[in-house]
Amino acid sequence: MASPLRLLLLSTPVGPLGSGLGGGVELTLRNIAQEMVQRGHSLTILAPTNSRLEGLVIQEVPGNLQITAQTQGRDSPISLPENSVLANLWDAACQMHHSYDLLLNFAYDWLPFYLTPFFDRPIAHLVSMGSLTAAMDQVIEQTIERFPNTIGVHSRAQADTFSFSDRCVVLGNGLDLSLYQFQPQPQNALAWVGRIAPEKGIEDAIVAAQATGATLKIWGAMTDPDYWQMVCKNHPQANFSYEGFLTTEHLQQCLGHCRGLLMTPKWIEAFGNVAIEALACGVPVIAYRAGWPCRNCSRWQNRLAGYI
Ligand code: HBI
Repeated sequence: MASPLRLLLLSTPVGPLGSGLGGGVELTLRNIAQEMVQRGHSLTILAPTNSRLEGLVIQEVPGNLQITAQTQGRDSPISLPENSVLANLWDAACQMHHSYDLLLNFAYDWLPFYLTPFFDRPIAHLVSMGSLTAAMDQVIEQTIERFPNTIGVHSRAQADTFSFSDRCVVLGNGLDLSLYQFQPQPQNALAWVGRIAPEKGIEDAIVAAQATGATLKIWGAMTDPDYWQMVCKNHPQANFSYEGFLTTEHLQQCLGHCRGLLMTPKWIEAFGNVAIEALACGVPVIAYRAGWPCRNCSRWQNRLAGYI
């Protein structure tokens, strides 16, 4: 192997690693970091205060969390809260980056892309979602033009949401299979795993599961309690339960006992780590072919129910 690299990883600013608020990027960052260490590289992870990741040392950075990009409008201006953890993360990076060979950015935010030309170390950006706002599209494209091959995405479907899709590097995603055990005897329950948020379309999974008479077990970070209350209010007779947010090790034990995983995204899911996590436990995945706008939700729900 060429000489080991010194890597500086900068996390998402929407929540501490391990809280679930960062969604799939938490597992992605953990898997990449662990694999890089196993390959002999050294790394430092900069992440919001209270971040915890199994077996990895994290340098915690204080500050107020960033508003999530998927709650912004297409033409929303760039915003940072007072004492922004995003700004503090990149201020720390500015102070320490000369001791590293490469920076890896996991934040879906304008600032890291805008700052790229001011750093004299290369920055690789892992874009975790499809096109959401004009300002992000513009700054990512500007970065691609000046620094070709530094923008990684998870899937072709995600890349195709951007006008510059042909210049994105499609990386896929992976996981540590040793963390997942195959469960040969499923119980009757169906599973849904993800951030509890409108773009994840939990109501469709509830309707589809109800049509089959199976219980639906729901795991994930409660990132939008109002949305959850609305779902519960709209489906008083449905048989579903919120099982909380679990660590990967605990989640896979529960997920493995389910008959199937339902994936009902209302947006173009960049990858959907939960799909490969379910398959790693031997659990079949029933999913929308694409996300919102699904022309006729009831048609999708019936078709989803038909597969269960
Ligand atoms: N929003 N502003 C912002 N920044 C992020 O890094 C971000 C986000 N929303 C969701 C998110 N990251 C993660 O859940 C990704 O895994 C999608």
